[in-house]
Amino acid sequence: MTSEIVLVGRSNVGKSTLFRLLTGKRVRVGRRPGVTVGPARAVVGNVVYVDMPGYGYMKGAGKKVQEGTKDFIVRRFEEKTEEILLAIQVIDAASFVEIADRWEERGDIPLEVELFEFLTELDLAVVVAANKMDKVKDPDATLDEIAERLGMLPPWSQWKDKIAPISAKAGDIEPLKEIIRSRLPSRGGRSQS
Ligand SMILES: Nc1nc2c(ncn2[C@@H]2O[C@H](COP(=O)(O)OP(=O)(O)OP(=O)(O)O)[C@@H](O)[C@H]2O)c(=O)[nH]1
Ligand SMILES: [Mg+2]
Repeated sequence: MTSEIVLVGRSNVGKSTLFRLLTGKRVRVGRRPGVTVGPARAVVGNVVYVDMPGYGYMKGAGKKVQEGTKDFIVRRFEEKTEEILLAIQVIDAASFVEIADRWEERGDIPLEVELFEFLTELDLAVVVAANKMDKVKDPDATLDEIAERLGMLPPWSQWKDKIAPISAKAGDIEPLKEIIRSRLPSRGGRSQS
């Protein structure tokens, strides 16, 4: 059975930029939301990395396509739960809190909070890759606010196995790599027994 590490999250948060760094596969990235259409896959060692299309708004796509993509993502996670080694929920740390609060004020559950809860309820190992940290002025305060919105008691530093501050564009992803390493099956473990 293959083990998957799946990148998921809203459009334009930097999933494909991160996917490139993790796999070396040159998928398209772009400034407009909705660049990735179908899931991209790349094999690295014993693991298949999967880059998902954006969850939610996509520029140029109608409501139907957006809802269809959300359904596709939800169903894929439900069907492949057993194969998924790690779900990496990528967020744009620079805009996450503002967007979440806007949804809350409207009386809606923020899309990204809903996605995080969905992944967690599937009993998946989930890590939040707080991307675009290069745009964040006060990292600790921002990460505390993100943790809180996702139901994790601040300070965020208690959750270093769940929250990885990164900047994919700058190539700074060490906290995430450390979490990935801790999840990888030990090399040769299965074949030697
Ligand atoms: N400032 C900054 N920009 C970033 C970072 N990571 C990605 N970006 C930019 O964010 C934009 C979107 O990047 P993508 O990797 O295409 O995002 P995506 O999540 O795959 O988007 P979709 O495929 O549309 O869902 C691009 O302009 C990237 O250069 C980062 O760490 N910091
Ligand atoms: Mg993409």
